[in-house]
Amino acid sequence: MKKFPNDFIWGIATSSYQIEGATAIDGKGPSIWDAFSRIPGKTHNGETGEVACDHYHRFKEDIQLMKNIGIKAYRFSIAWSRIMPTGKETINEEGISFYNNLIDTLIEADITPWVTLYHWDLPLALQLEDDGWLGDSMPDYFAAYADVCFERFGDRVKNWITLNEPWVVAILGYGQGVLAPGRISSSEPYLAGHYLILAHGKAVNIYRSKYKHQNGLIGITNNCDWREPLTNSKEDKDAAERALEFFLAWFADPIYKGDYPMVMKERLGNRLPVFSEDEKEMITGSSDFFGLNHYTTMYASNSNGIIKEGSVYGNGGISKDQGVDLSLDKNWNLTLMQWAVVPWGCKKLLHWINERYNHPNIYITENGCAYADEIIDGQVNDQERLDFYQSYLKVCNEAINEGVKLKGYFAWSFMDNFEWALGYEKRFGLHYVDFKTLERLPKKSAYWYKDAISKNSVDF
Ligand code: GBH
Repeated sequence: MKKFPNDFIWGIATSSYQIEGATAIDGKGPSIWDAFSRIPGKTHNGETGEVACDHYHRFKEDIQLMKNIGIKAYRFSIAWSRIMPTGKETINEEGISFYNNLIDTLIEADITPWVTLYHWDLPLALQLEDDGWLGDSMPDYFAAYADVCFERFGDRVKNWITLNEPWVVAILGYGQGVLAPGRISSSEPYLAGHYLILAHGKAVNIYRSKYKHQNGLIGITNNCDWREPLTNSKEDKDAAERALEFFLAWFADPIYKGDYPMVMKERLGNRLPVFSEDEKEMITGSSDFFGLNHYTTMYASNSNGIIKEGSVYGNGGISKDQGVDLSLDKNWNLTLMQWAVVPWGCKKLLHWINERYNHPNIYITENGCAYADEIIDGQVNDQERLDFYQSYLKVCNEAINEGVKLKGYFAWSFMDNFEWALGYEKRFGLHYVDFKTLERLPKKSAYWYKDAISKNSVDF
């Protein structure tokens, strides 16, 4: 039986807009997701996060469920517009109270809060008045909001994540337009990405200078799927490497090495903004740990602009910038998202990060899968999800034994929730949510996770 290190952190994750509901009460201002999800055609069946899991009113029950399965750490995000309804200046004390109660209840339950400051629900006013992540004052607004959070919650919160998945914000929000704010462009993603990196850097700067005495850790969570060369040819190997650089190194290189990868500069020309020397200094080394969200793997091959039959263009126009074709192996099992289940891709990615970024402490801050779960005879027998977690955690364990400093793992997600543009149909939870009654029910995978946590192993 392969054990995990004694201090391995077993966690579970959610995000504010996906679970809280209560979008317009107790002083909360609207976010870009409130607006986007109401535009006809933008989400599955026109669904919104207006009620979601109603976690805002049921957080005590949810924390009890977490306690029941022995969770050690809970990663959630703060809705910026609950704290600052227009994104700046005015503070909403009722919003502060909600998160104070949540944090206190977690600590009473012996669950460590891991707090993400931004998981995509930008205050709408910042979008309308300041052009969202395309506006050059965004880094300052974000840092000012982060400052309020550190000041109010930092006595109890010791693990901070500035941004969740800037790649998704930039590419899916400003490139493909499938997520809020729904813009479609071939240059805006790189500008948005630039301000996201600077926003992260400024927030970290404030935390480290003003809140040193709080003695916490702060980092960023990036997402990356593995890219495996389709063939052994040099062209395909280079293509896979290029794809990873455009995916993960886009954000991680500036933060660990001070600048964008050369290949992005070469291929994007003046669509890629330039960091000043002061900015480089500010962002270099601005993450205490490497937060990674990982879901799947695809083959990458060199593209000459010809669309091959069977290619998957899941990441939109950016394939063109990269000169990469993506495809799936027909033998791979797919989840309900059509994402391939390829645990070895996760292990290769962990090693890639370990080598490129000089052996950082890594936390997998999300990993999980959607399946068409159903309650039958009062139970949800989600064997596929259980197998998914077991297989991914197994390779995590191997990677640790091979020297990767993987310190913790957060399952996505604690419960079924609002899967953004895909609405409520795609269930990622370890707990089933009946969206009519809002009742929660632990799935078989939740009981399995409980066992894994208590045995500190997945090999049983
Ligand atoms: C996460 O993002 C989010 O943080 C979370 O809110 C969400 O609920 C969860 O995933 C489940 O979706 O585009 O062709 O490269 C996931 C980021 C980016 C992972 C796209 C899978 C798909 C293949 N995803 N990627 S491709």
